[in-house]
Amino acid sequence: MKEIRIGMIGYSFMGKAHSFGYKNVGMFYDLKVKPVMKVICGRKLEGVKAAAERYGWEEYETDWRKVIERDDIDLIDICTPGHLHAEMAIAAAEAGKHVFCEKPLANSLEDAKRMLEAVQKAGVKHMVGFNYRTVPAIALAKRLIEEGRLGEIYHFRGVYLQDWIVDPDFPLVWRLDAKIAGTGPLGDLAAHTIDIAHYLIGEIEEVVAQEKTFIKERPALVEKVKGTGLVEVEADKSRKVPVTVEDATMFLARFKNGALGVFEASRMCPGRKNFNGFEINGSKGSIAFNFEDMNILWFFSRDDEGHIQGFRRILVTEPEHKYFNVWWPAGHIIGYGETFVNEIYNLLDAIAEDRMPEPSFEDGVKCQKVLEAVVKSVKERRWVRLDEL
Ligand code: SOE
Repeated sequence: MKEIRIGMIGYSFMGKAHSFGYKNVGMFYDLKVKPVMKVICGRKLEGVKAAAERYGWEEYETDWRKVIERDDIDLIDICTPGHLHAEMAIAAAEAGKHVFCEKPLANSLEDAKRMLEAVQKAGVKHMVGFNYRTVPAIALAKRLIEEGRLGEIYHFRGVYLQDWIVDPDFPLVWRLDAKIAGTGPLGDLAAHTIDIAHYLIGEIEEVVAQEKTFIKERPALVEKVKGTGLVEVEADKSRKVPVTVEDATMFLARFKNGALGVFEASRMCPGRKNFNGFEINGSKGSIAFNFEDMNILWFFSRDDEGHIQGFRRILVTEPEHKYFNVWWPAGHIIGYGETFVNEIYNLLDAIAEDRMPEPSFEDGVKCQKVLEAVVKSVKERRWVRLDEL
C-alpha cells in the first residue's frame, strides 16, 4: 500500500490531537494509503523528544526547514501558532509537499492568500484544520438542511465560549499575544463558527462588529520544562505585561442567501469550557447544537403534527450517521479526539484518490476574509462588505 510519510511541526495541543488522528485512523477507517508518522518537529529538544516517544513518531527534529527539505516526507502538517503558518506552508508547497495546516489559516488575509497561491502553483493537496465539520451531529445538521427540512434559512446564531482566562492572574500565553496569535477568540474560536456557518448556510456578505479586552495586563509567562520534557506554564506575578488581543468579540452578519447571522466568541464565560454552539432557524424548522453535548442534535420540525411538535433530541450514533458509523455501536458516544481521526481520514482519502480535500485552503481564505472584515469593522466602527477586501 502507498505510504504517506508525514512531517509534523508543533507538538503541543494540536500536535497531540493530530498525532492521535494519525495513530488511530487505520484502526477505524479502511485506508487506501498508509500514514507513516515519520518525524515530529519542535523548538525545544527535550519537549519534542518526549513528544516523539509518547505520541509514536519515528524521529524528532528541532529545525522545521530540515523536515521540509527531506525527500522522504510527502505531507507537512503545521500545528504551530498562526504567525508561522504562512512561511512554513509556502516552503512546504515549494518543496512539493501536501500541506495540512491548523486553523486559522494565517494571521492575515494577505498571508492566507499567499498560502493558497503557493499550494495551487505547486499542485499539491491542501487542507485546513476545521475539525468540527466532522462532528457527526454537525454532518447531520448539514444533511437536514440539504434535505430541505428547515426550509428557507432565516437565522444563524453561533457562539464559541470558554473561560480559561477569566482569572486575571492567568499569565500571558501566546494566544494572548497579537504578534503570535494575530487575534484572540476571533481567530481562535470564531474561525470555527464562521467555517461551520459557511459549511451549513453559505457565504457571508458583510459584517459589523465590536470587541473588548476586559483584562488589559497579565503576569508574564514563565515556561518550565517538566520531567517528561513537555513544557509547563507558570505566572511571574512580579511582572505584568500588556494583553494585545481581545478577550471577547461579537458581530452581526448578512449572508449572501439572505439569512441573518449573530456571532459571539469569548474566553470570559465562567462555566463555558468549550461551548461551541449554534442554532439555525428556517421556515420549516430549527436545529440547535452545542459541542459540550457533541453527540446530540436538537431538531424541531413544523411538519410534525401539532400535538407532537417539539424539539426532538437526536442521539447521533446510528450507522446512518456520517462520521459516527466507523466508531462504535449505537449510543457508545465519541469525543473531541475522534474529530481529528475523521478529518485525517478525509485528508488521506483525498490524497489517495487524487482529489482536493475539504475544507481546503480556499475555505481557509474564505474564513480569513470574514476575520479581516471583523477587524476592519471594529477599527472603522461600520458595516464592512467582504467584497471590499
Ligand atoms: C482554544 O483554546 C482551542 O484550543 C482552539 O484553539 C481549538 O481550535 C478548539 O478546538 C479548542 O479550543
